Amino acid sequence: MPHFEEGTTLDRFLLDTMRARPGATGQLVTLLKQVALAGKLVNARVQRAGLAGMLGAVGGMNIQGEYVQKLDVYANDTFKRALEHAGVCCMIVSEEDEEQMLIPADYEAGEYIFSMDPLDGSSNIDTNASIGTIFGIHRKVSAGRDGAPADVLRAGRELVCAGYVLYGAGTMLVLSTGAGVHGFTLDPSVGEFFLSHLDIRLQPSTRAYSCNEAYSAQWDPRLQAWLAGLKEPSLGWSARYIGSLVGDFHRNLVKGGVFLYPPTAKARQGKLRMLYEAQPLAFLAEAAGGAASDGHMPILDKVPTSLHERSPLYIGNAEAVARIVEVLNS
Ligand code: AHM
Ligand code: MG
Repeated sequence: MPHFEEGTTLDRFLLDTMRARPGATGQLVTLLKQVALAGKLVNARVQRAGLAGMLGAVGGMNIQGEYVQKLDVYANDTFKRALEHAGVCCMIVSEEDEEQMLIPADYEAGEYIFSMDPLDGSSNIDTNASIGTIFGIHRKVSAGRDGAPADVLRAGRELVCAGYVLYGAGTMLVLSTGAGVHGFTLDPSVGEFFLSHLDIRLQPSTRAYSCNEAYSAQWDPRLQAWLAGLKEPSLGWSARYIGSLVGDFHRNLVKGGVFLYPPTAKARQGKLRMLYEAQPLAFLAEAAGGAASDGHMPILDKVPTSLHERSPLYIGNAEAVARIVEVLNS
């Protein structure tokens, strides 16, 4: 990989790294540039979300007479619009849409499939806490112009790229093509993402856990016992939970920690989706030296059988994930 310094623009980083890839057509660079553009557009709306009451209630008209969309609908539309005409995707799948979207006939189709949770953590929009767009990118394997579900119903290890845009106190684009995880921070004064976190490594032994502990009585009793054991003060564990997977994952990626969303009585397969949440973040976790499991096998080895399939998720420090798997299989 070429040598980069902090402050490198996202565009230069993409051009220099992707050009070096064997057989590169340039489509992935274009795709990621469009992701950055959509991320900036969504970010602009997220920044004004608190003003929705003044500028017009969601679902109503603002003072310019424009229809004010819900932010998650806006994010879904914005990413799709940024990608459909760029000649880089042959299918887009979204947590917000029941069915996959194919590229309209008047645009050229490309070789990639983009899967996304357009606005993860959407219950946090009103609280000004971190939310984000999570995405995974597959290369098409099926024949013909259009993508097909079989192109994404594959093991997460076959992802070409995964990442997220985090709309938080600052706005970041974090991505990996398998070789390291890199973070770019948006400088709002110039509207560019700059490399700020080169080769992020998941700290192996940091003691922080992120989960909705209110559900713990519904968990597997072995997991409950593990959690109770962490509370021994001499072990030095802390709890950190925002309730936005993307925000919790990012915190743990940068500072160390483990996130868990086990099955509950209401959600027998957990709540999180394989294609839009578990697989992309597992791809990043492993590329940063961490791990992700469903409690029995690595997330990246699981093959989903439907677009919206859910999975239990244990993700973060390799050591902590391994311990959870051990506990669940004891
Ligand atoms: P969303 O994609 O509809 O926002 O739902 C997923 C979110 C995750 O970001 C988060 O980890 C989880 O739901 C929180 O769920 P809970 O409120 O059950 O703790
Ligand atoms: Mg989500």
